Amino acid sequence: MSTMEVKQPRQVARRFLARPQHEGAGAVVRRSIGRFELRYFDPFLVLDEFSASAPSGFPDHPHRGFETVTYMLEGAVTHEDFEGHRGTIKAGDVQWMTAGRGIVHSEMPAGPGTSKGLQLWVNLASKNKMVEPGYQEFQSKDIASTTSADGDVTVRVIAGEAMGARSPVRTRTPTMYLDFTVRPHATAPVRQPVPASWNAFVYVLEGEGVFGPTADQPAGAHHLLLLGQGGDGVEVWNRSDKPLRFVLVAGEPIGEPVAQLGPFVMNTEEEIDATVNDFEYFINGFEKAKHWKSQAMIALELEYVG
Ligand code: FJE
Ligand code: FE
Repeated sequence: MSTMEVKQPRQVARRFLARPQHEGAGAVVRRSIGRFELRYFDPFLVLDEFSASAPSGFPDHPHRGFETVTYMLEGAVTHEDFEGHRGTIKAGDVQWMTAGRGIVHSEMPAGPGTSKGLQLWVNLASKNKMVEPGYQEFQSKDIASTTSADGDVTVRVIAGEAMGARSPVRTRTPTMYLDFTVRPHATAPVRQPVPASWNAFVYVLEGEGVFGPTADQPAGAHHLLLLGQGGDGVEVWNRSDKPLRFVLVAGEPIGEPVAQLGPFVMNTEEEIDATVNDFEYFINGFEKAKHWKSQAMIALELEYVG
């Protein structure tokens, strides 16, 4: 258990149900952050709970100015980028990708069945937007996990630290990302410290939980709960008769202006115009996009031609 105590839990400030929408090529996402009503929750740009099966997915597309964090829940996703980086992440694995000055890649479901997961876009401060792109990839077995002494709570630590377990991920924007599973009828709440100045949210994956100190309505799957300021942590109850699984994510706000055009996120419109130009003319980080196409895209085209 953490030695830090939670004396004043945060309240739930806003609550959203993420409904399915189409994205990419035939894929479905439940977008909670990044939708019209919630453009940005500093430093978080997008939270998608995605679901796709072959041949649908997210074929060749660019990114600049932020990081994508893909956390697999079921099935697998194969990614390929224009530098020749290629790999498959499976249930429980994490890919923390720094797009920085530029990545062009494809992300496609692999194998039979449906692939599901969460993709979070974490903004970068202006000083980090044009860093070299890079990856941190961890298999499920290498992700720190710990269970409370009474067996009620298990946490997998994607980023940051919880219940004495620590993630090896280096986050350029200070971020906490925890995957909690809580037993039915748990006798005590989960109490997790979160730095007071950070923005924090919960996204429910399965079951039902009460998040906050009051007798709130329980929140179920696909709900995003934004936690208010003015507390030193989060308190969660599972009083239901099913397991509760949710992620708790928090980050230090960057506090800079955001100019966004789809997968390009900069600080000003001028920087966005420059980025569109860089991508169109294959310069300033997009050189390798000129002669590159993913294997997934080539296979799709062959299928189309018949
Ligand atoms: C993207 C449309 C997209 N959510 N969740 C436009 F679909 C995407 C995109 C994704 C994505 C990929 C995975 Cl593996 C999971 C996702 C959106 O690739 F980046 C833009 N700009
Ligand atoms: Fe992508």
